[in-house]
Amino acid sequence: MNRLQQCMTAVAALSSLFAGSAWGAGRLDVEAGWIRPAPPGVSMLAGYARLHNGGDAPLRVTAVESTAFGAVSIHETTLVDGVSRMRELAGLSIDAGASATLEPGGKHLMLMEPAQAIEAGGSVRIVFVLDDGSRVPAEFTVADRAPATGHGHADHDHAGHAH
Ligand SMILES: [Cu+2]
Repeated sequence: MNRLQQCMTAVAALSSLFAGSAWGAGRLDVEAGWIRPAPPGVSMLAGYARLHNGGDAPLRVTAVESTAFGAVSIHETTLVDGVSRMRELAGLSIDAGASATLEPGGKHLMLMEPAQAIEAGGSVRIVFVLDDGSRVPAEFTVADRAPATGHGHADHDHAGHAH
């Protein structure tokens, strides 16, 4: 291959890179989502999950919504001088192929004003809104502890209907 051919090959590779879906896309998978059960009257709950970007570009979660709660936000718990503090995050960026874990003592979903009691064995649908406007629904199971990971994905599409 001479120099001109090398150059043409590089140009072809570059243009196919740009010709496709612009810059590629992130793809959010929400895995092992769970919420601790709460008796009626509890107004603030936390949700946990593993968020994985299976796409080929970074993604950013800009909002989280659920009809089961009056308000949902992304929080981070940090230890400041031995005192646990929570602060609200404006969003959550995840690189291509990377994951963000929402877990007790770290980042979590703050779920305010549940519309009804959140009972063990049930599930709650939570929707992640990305900066490109796409919406990714996920079922969070209500349980005392994180679901065992490793077995297949929960039914994302049909298990909803949380009222
Ligand atoms: Cu919080």
